[in-house]
Amino acid sequence: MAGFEGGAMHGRFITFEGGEGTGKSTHAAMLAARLKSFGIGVQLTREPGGSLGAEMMRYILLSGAVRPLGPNVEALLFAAARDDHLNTLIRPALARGIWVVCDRFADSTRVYQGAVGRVDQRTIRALERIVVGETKPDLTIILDVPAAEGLRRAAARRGKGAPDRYEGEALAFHEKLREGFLALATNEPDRCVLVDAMQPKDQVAEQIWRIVSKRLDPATAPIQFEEAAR
Ligand code: Z5A
Repeated sequence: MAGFEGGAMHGRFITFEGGEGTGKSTHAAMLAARLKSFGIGVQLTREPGGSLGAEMMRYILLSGAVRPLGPNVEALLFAAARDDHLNTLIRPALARGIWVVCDRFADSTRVYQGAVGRVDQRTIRALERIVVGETKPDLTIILDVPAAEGLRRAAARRGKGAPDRYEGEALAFHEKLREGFLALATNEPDRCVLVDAMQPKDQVAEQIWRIVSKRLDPATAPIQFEEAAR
């Protein structure tokens, strides 16, 4: 993806990935706030969802209504939601020079539907090629905690609310997810950085900031006062 050096303005695309309760939402929001404090225009978003159409699909997916139709159909619906999200929010923002910080993206399909759900890798790759195309993340932060700790944190945050379609899965499912994300970090070191999220929140946030500073050099980003004020 083009940066600022080529003349054409293009924002950076950062995604957060990892299992349940690893701190993705917390750290995506903390990073977005820190970038904004430097005057950088930032769009904080999430998947599934982030756009009107995709949020409708999120509701259906997380309700568990699609589960009986099998992982292929779930993968297609996640891809459909991503297509709407990319076309209506992510690509327009990047084209305006806005940095996009996204809580989950295509790696979640690779791991949840692919590695764990056993959707054929050719299907996963084809969907990614069609939907994501060239809009690949510049940087993916993978947050890692033992599956049991992630589930504990997610349950504590949820309180008395009912678990969603994935939170209700057994510990073994979440352990496989963790393995899937660890494998991703090993296989794509140029894009993915693994962060030990067992450290206290502030330390995790500092480590993420160091990674972003080193890899994407926010100091060179054009200041967008209007966007940063949002
Ligand atoms: N899914 C899929 O299958 N395929 C796809 O392509 C996509 C998604 C895109 C979306 O659920 C589900 O969709 C997801 C995968 C599937 N599976 N599930 N479940 P979601 O968006 O509702 O939930 P989530 O993405 O799994 O995130 P989460 O459970 O909300 O957790 P989180 O964002 O990683 O964590 P958090 O909310 O930031 O933190 C959890 C709690 O821990 C909270 O109280 C924090 O204050 C606390 N916390 C955070 N960091 C720390 C540290 N360092 N120490 C102690 N406590 C901490």
